[in-house]
Amino acid sequence: MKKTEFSLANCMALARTLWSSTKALTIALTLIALNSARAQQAVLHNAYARDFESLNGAWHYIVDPYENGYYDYRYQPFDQSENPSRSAFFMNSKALDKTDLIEYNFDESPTMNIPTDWNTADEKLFYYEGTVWFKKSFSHSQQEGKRYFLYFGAVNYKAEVYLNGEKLGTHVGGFTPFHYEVTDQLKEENFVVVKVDNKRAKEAVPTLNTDWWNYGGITRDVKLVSTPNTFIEDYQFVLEDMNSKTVQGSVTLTGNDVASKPVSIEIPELKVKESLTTNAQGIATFNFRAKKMTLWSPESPKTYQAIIQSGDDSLEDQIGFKSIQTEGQKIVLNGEPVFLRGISIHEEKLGGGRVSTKAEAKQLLTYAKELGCNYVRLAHYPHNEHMVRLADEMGIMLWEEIPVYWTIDWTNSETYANAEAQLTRMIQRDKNRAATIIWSMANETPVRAERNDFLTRLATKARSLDPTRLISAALEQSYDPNDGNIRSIDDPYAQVVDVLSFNQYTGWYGGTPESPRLVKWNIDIDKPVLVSEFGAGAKYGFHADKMTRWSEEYQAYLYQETIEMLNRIEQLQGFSPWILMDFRSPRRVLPGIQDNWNRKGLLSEKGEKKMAFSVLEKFYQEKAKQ
Ligand code: GCB
Repeated sequence: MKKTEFSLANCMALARTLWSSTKALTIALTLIALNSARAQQAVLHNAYARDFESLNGAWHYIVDPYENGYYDYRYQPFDQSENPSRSAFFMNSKALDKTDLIEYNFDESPTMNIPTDWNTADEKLFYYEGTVWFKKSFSHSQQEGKRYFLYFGAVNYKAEVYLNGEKLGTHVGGFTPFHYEVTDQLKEENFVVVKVDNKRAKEAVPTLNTDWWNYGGITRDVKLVSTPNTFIEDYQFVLEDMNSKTVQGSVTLTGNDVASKPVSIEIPELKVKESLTTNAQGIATFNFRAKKMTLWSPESPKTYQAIIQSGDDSLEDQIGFKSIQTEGQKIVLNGEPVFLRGISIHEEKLGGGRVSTKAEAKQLLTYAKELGCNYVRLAHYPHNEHMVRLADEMGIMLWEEIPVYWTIDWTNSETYANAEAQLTRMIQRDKNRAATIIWSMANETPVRAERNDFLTRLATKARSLDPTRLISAALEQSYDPNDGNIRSIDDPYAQVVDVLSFNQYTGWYGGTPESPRLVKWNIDIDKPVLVSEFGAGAKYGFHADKMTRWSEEYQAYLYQETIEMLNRIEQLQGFSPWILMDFRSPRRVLPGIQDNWNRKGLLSEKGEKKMAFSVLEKFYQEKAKQ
């Protein structure tokens, strides 16, 4: 069955009516589902548009590999005692007089400029995995009628958060935002302490084994966000029909008194102004037509200022409207088939280290643009919000992904809950971004019943949260036992996804750059195919003949041959080669060549272009003309 179908211009009128009422019902149910999910999990949608005080900047830190500031000597967590010892680091204690024994002192400890990852910020922590404590003090003057939230863009991986010595909560998962309401805990002088632990674990998401470095720290912005007492918790705009330019959506209020409240949404440029009233649950739904609307696309990344207002609260956003669907083997954007000229990107900045600023994110997308991309795969976890908003502005379609990578603990229910929570938060954060076209559930996971079940549940969840985008996962190819050159996708999950994606490395992991010539594709699935990875390692500046491993020539040759090979896949609708830039990986130890970098970048970690960059650039230039 086809995915979210908003335009059925070619279908019979009856089918059309039936379909669109089913669709409208699906969206309405989804909005309700999203809203009931909210009852358990507060949302602070579009936190960047809110009033806030930045808590970025210098934070004192203490490296604590034995978690001495967290457990007592009987290994009991201090924070589970009613009267925590002053030895607990979250108490931020100081020796009161010369007889007093306190064996730590945040204010005498070094500082780190948050947001950052500690492996880059402190050279002694280059490969450190474990606990680091962070402390920041701040003054605050409480305004009557306001609520306050301590907001973190992301902390990798586990955060224990304390304000003025009181625990606010524990958050698990390194790439999605979270927050705690602190209205009643704030004083004039405050200290926030965060214990961050990036130790890898079998049951975690991602798990023990990845081909990227596990950067630890408070890697994204920290803010004290303020809102009115009753405020706009969430909203969603969905292009319901691209022909009539009908938009459907909802606004949700949170607070003590949310029923029967006036809400307005306004898009001045389209002369849209809707006056709404919330229902008993604080939800107002809307539906409007905007005939003059220009749809968002990479060629014309048009977004509109939207103003959402209720009582004392008002939020602004830039919203783009687009329709994405599949039609047989095509990916169709705004009713037109589109070839995805992509590249994969890790959230790693020039020189290494996590991207933590908008400028660093922009640098990566600018390289992608230069390559001629209209699409980027954000691998292998949700990237920061700047990246996604910039993609909206710059006209780059996105694949967004959660770190269900390789060998997850498939039968562990907590692992599933963790993966589902990361998926949910990613969708909640980015559901209004026009750029996002694909939610990916996983990367290169082994086919087996428990995994199929795990990933199928994730896809069901993603569809329940957002029926308007496509579902995929980076699968693996299968080899014919009698002829290794005959390739197919033998994975039951192919039936679940909307877009059939797989990684393949013919000519790198096995074979030579000439091996792709022999490959025959035997993919009998009537869905669009997106090759989510291919590539080869090359050390920038190393030149040799094109059959010599690690030379730029080898990589360039492999790109040429691979592109020809992939063009033989009948259903091919795009690819995202691996990868834009060399990135840190402790698995990659070959001296003089890798030196702890995965060298499959088209750019070195310093941004120097390897020869393969121009091979892909040329191909994309040609494709863009077609
Ligand atoms: C893959 C993985 C990616 C690795 C890449 C490689 O298939 O998805 O995370 O970095 O191969 O370089 O081997």
